[in-house]
Amino acid sequence: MKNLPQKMPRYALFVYTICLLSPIAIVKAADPTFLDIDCANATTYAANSTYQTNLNTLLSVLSSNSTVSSGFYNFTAGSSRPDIAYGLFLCRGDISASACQDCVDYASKDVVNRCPRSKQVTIWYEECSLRYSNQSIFGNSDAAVARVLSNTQNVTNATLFREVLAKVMDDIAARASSDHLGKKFATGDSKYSPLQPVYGLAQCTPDLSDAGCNTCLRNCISSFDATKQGASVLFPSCTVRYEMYPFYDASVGAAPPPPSPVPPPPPPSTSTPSSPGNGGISSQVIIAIVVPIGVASMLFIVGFCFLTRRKKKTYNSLREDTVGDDISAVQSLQYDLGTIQAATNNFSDGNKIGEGGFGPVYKGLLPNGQEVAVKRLSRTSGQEITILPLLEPLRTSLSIVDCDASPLILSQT
Ligand SMILES: *[C@@H]1O[C@H](CO)[C@@H](O)[C@H](O)[C@H]1NC(C)=O
Ligand SMILES: *[C@@H]1O[C@H](CO)[C@@H](O)[C@H](O)[C@H]1NC(C)=O
Ligand SMILES: *[C@@H]1O[C@H](CO)[C@@H](O)[C@H](O)[C@H]1NC(C)=O
Ligand SMILES: *[C@@H]1O[C@H](CO)[C@@H](O)[C@H](O)[C@H]1NC(C)=O
Ligand SMILES: *[C@@H]1O[C@H](CO)[C@@H](O)[C@H](O)[C@H]1NC(C)=O
Ligand SMILES: *[C@@H]1O[C@H](CO)[C@@H](O)[C@H](O)[C@H]1NC(C)=O
Ligand SMILES: CC(=O)N[C@H]1CO[C@H](CO)[C@@H](O)[C@@H]1O
Repeated sequence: MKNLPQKMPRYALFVYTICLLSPIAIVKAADPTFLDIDCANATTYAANSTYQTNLNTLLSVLSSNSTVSSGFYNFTAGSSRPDIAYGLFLCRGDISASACQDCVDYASKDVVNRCPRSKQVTIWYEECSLRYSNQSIFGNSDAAVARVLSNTQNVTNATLFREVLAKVMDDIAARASSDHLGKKFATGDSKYSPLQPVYGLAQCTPDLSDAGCNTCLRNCISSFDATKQGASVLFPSCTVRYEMYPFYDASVGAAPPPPSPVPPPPPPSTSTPSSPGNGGISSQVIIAIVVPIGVASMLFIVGFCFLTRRKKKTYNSLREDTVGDDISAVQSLQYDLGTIQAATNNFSDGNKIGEGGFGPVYKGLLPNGQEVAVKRLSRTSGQEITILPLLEPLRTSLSIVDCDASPLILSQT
């Protein structure tokens, strides 16, 4: 009776559905990946000061302008000299407008929590950076603050790696500095070994001049420890990053003329955790993949249950048509627990013929000589019993998936 565990598929589908749906909730809640923050703790403002009011205005304007296509916006809040708040945000050049908005919205709240009273702050996330100060910060490539985040894994051939990395960095620094499409952003890669490219990304805030951007990026590049498998250098006005795996959308900041063949994407192996967050796939991509699969699976499950219900209905009407009065006589037959216990030798192991999804199944012989299969639901300690005939015509019906919660009771003379 291998087709008896009929409730199993429904249970499996339920578990499958839960497993499928849960990642959506997790992915939707994903915050921007925090990298670092610079708080000028010596320059602080007082609670309820004019500077705080200006700063609140500044942050809300930045947040409400976070959908600008350039991914960059600067603003000046206040007009009287000591209390003016200057601020800007910059989103990574290859992310979507909605990801940029999410990051800037989050940053404008997160920054004052992480650095409550400072007048001068820069905060970096993988997706964006946000900066404010009581001094004008627009157009100058201030290199006083630098943060370096490194992967702990060493490269195998540092001499060779340094050459390859320099080539990648020279290329992207030159292209980012002279990018006049509203962004100062470039990405590129070069082969470290035949199967292992090195991927680089460089970006300046677009308020810098070409020369200012180039200076800023050169400062970044000279701060790299070029013996590690990945690193980021964060300046207030520019950032540079390299990894041994593709961590950016190559369709945005790539070099236009030489169409290099698609690099074999090496897996960001478990032994090489990337230093600045886990890079890789953005939450938009995950949602774009997971949501359609989830919806398709839901439709499949609903359709499956619908079809099997219909199948069961068909079976029921068929049964009434063909077997007629015999069935209605048997349907009214009530088996008390004593009868079933007698029929199955008190659920003896010798009568056990299998294990269903919800409990064991026993072979039984009713007083009228009818052989039946008795399914005992384990959760109700034997009180809830399903009786199934062992006659050939009905055996096929036992494979029907029961989408109802009610136990299926079948019998036949
Ligand atoms: C500035 O303050 C923040 C939070 O109060 C603290 O985490 C950080 O270490 C301080 N930085 C310096 C340089 O003192
Ligand atoms: C910024 O604030 C600091 C500390 O409050 C102050 O010394 C400095 O003069 C201010 N800068 C400007 C341009 O107001
Ligand atoms: C700032 O203003 C709020 C309400 O406007 C008030 O509750 C709070 O006590 C003030 N804080 C200071 C330090 O004045
Ligand atoms: C934005 O920055 C530019 C300099 O790059 C400056 O001229 C302009 O006034 C700034 N805009 C605001 C609203 O502060
Ligand atoms: C990387 O190399 C340095 C010296 O070159 C060594 O001190 C360090 O332990 C190495 N790190 C790893 C993870 O192998
Ligand atoms: C490292 O790379 C250089 C340049 O390709 C090569 O000359 C050298 O033999 C390599 N070293 C090792 C240990 O593989
Ligand atoms: C360019 C742009 O979208 N500017 C908007 C920035 O936010 C302020 C305040 O919300 C708006 O008034 C601007 O139009």
